[in-house]
Amino acid sequence: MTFRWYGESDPVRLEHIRQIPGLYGIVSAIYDVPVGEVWPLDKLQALRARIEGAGLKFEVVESVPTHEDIKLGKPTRDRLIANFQQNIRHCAAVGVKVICYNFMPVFDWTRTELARLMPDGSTTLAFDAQAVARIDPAQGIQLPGWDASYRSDELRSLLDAYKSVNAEMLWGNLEYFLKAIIPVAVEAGVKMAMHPDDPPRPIFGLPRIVKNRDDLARLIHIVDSPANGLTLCSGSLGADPGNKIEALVREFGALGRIHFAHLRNVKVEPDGSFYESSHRSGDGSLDMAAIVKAYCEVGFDGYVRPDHGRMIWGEAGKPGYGLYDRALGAVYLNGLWEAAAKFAK
Ligand SMILES: [Mn+2]
Repeated sequence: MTFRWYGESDPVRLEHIRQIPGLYGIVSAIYDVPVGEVWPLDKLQALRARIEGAGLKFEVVESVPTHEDIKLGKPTRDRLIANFQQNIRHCAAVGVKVICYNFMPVFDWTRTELARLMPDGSTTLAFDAQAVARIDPAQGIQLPGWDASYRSDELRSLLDAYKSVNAEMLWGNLEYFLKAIIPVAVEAGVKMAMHPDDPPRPIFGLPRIVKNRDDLARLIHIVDSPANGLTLCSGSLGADPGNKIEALVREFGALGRIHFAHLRNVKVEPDGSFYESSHRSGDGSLDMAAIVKAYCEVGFDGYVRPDHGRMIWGEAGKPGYGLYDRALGAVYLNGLWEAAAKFAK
């Protein structure tokens, strides 16, 4: 069981994370190096020392960001891929075993609300499919959580650049990238774990290619190596009711290609809208007990984290990444795990 931590600027303290029962390690990254550049080894060493000093392990990085030029297949990609390769080596040098990354154009996760008020007084991340459908990218895209990430002219030129990249071209650019990085990961002893698209559908005319079972199968066969694996995110994939998470766990878990399990629940509406519920099966659309049982039965021994949480008990902080509800999630998931393992046939 692991827990994401955003470094010293994170209002959640490592010392408090450590008090969660059954917590093994921290998932983190270097946040003050521009996307596409090399993470200095001394920064990674300092991060590891800080985490180990709090009594926790640092074996999972989330994420090493993939520069847009790599996804766009621009001529500058070779230098950026060389930097990505160097980041894999540097992570390996400080004991990292798994690197989570993604290949989503422009917007990583997308939500329309960061603090939807729930009937119990908690707040949570939500995606309103109707509101997204009403957004005209030509008129500008204002999304909570992304407002400050791009200048408007920057965003416009990026969206323009993607107009000539369809899904098959994005696959081609992914193939080029994987063929360059997976051999480096193999040599370094690191497993790459692609995070699926969130939500798992094209948005604003941008292609998305890691959305469902067939995409995951295609991805892992581009380079047929155990180092070319998955972060199976139940909440991201689960936002499409066509994705049967248990079946994905069984298929890709049996192949040994799931290296990182993101476990969270999501309440999905018929129109494609959703909100992030508590982890409990009864509160969302996913059967978390069945999913954990599937992991148990395929002998999964990789890293897990309670992906996001609501904001509860008056906690202020980064939406989705408070201490309290994620801690409840970790404990709930560990309970499901203990029961699944103990009563396995
Ligand atoms: Mn996730």
